[in-house]
Amino acid sequence: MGKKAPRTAPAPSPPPARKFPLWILPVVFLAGLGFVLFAIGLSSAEYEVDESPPPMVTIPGGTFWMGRVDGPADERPVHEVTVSAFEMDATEVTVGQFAMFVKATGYVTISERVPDARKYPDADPAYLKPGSAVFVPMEADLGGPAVWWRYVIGANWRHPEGPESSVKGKKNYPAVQIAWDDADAYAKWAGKRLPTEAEWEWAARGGLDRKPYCWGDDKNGEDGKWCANAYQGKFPAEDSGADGFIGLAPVKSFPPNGYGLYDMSGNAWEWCSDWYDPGYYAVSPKDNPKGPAEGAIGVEGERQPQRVRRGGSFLCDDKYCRRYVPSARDKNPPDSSANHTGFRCVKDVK
Ligand SMILES: [Ca+2]
Repeated sequence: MGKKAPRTAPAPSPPPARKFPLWILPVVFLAGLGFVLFAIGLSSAEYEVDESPPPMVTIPGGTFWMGRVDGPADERPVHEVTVSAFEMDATEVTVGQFAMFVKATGYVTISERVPDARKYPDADPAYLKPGSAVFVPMEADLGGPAVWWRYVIGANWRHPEGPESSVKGKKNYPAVQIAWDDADAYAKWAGKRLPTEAEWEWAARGGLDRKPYCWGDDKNGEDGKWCANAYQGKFPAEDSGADGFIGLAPVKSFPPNGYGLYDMSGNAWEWCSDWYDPGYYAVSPKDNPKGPAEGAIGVEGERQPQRVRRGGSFLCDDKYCRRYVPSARDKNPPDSSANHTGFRCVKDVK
């Protein structure tokens, strides 16, 4: 006998044909499209756009003593300077306001671009990727190099402390990780310009004459309250936040100075239009000085000429960086950025 043929399952009868309503196809398509657009919307909602530019206040013209008698060498000699009236942003440019600039122009900031290897011949190729300087708290010798700064790939104005950080919900915080070139581009788009160093210091003093602070003589203000967002605790290991803020604060968190300007002391460094030269005060003209024609080379080992920045930041500590005072000068190359540096703009009075 031959092998018994294996049993085979009976063929299933075909299911009854369904009538598929054709009208469902466009509905499914539109639902899918909606989902895709929603997903795109979610990914771009990493920041909020503020269509209102910073309010501006009029700074009167006048003559003042620029610099500080007992300050570092680059703040001397104290010299008389006359500044014409101008208008100034009352606050640092915020995340939301900078986002409006990016939305309108498609501008890509320096820290979002691949670094030019020719500018950094000694750099590890692994770090020649878009990124920026980020402060990292640590125990460190204040007399040594500033090892608390790290180049973090993926850090930029949308991710100030690195790719895992965000500015979501922070549209009223100062925009940081802004290079001078970025600030200058924003200013031109806004029909404004960056302040000269002299304008900045005149404005920061708020009508007070030769006072150590933007608000007068006493560090914490006459009523004992903190008047600026700086650093308390043990720098650079632990910020106690005694002034109410560890890290950046929303703009207008502290009282304005005599001209109605907020955060001219602390919070975020602010770029000025001037090139930096530590000896400029000895040769500065009296009327509306605009800084040297070019930046000094080799200052503190920096190969590039540098632009002035002013005002100090949330990282200013009395024992290390007491530069949240109106006379204090600082500088950085124009293509550099960090998570404590932003800007505000000015424009001429019509
Ligand atoms: Ca603080």
